Amino acid sequence: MSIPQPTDLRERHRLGLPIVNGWLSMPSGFGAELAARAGYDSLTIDMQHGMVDFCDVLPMLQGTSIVGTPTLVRVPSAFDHVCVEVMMKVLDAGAHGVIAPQMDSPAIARQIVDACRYPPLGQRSSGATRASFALGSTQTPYAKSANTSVLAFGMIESQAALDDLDAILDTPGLDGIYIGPNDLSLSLGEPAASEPTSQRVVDAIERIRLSAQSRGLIAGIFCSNGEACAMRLKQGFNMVTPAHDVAALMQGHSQRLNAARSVSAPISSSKGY
Ligand code: 3PY
Ligand code: MG
Repeated sequence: MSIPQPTDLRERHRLGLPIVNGWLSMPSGFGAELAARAGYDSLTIDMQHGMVDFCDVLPMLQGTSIVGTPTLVRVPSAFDHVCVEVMMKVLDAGAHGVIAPQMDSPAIARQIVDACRYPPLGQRSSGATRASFALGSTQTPYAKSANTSVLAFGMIESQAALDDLDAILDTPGLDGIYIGPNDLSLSLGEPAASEPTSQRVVDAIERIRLSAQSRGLIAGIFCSNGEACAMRLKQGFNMVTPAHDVAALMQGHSQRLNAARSVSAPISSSKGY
C-alpha cells in the first residue's frame, strides 16, 4: 500500500522527499491536465522557451488545478531585466510560484522575491484575481497565506551568477534555485548540454547544489530524461525535471512509428495485383 505523500512543495522539501517536476512547453490546458494526471509532484509552465503566452498560462493552470498538482511558471525574463509584471500576473492567475531565468546578481534575486511577496516582505500588488479562490480557503484567505506559500526560484546558469553566488543565495525570501545546465555550459565556454561532462561545469553544478542546500534552499536542476533525474536525485538534488513535454511527445511518436515500420516486407494486395 502506498503511503500518501504531501503535495505542498515546502513540506516535501522539509521531509526530504524528492520533487519530480514536469516541464510544460506546449500551450495546452488539456496537455497540462494530462501531465498532471501522469503524477508529477509539480509542474512548471515555461514562458521563456516554451510556446506559451499569458493567455495560455491561465487554461494550463486550470488544467493542473483539476488534479491538484502544484504548478510554477518560468517567466520569460533575461539578463538584467526581470519580468516583475509577468511574475505578479501569473501568481494572480494561480501559479504556486515562479522560476526566473538568469538570476545573475543579488539585485535580480531581490527583484524576484519582491515580486512574490506582499508588503512588508516585498512589493507584490494586491489583486489575486484567480489565486484568491483557486489557492485560498475560507479558513485561510489567499492574501494571508501567499507570503508563506508562494515559491520564489531563480535560475543559476551563468559565470556571472557563479561569481556572486554567495550574495545571491543569501537573498532573504528566496526558496530555491534551479540550475540550467545548457546556459551554464555555454556561459563557461562549453557546448550547451543538459548532462554536461566538462569537469568545469560538473564542478560548478556541485558547488551550486552544496551552496544552496547549506542555506536550506531547494536545489533543482533541469535534466534530459528520467534516468538522468534519478542520477541527480542520487547526487543529492531536491528537485529534478525529466526534460519537457515536447521531448516526451516526440519520443512517443517516434516509438510508435518505429514499431509500425518494423516490418519491412512489402504489403501483398488481397486482389493479387
Ligand atoms: C538551461 O539548461 O539553460 C535551461 O534553462 C533549462 O530549461
Ligand atoms: Mg537556461
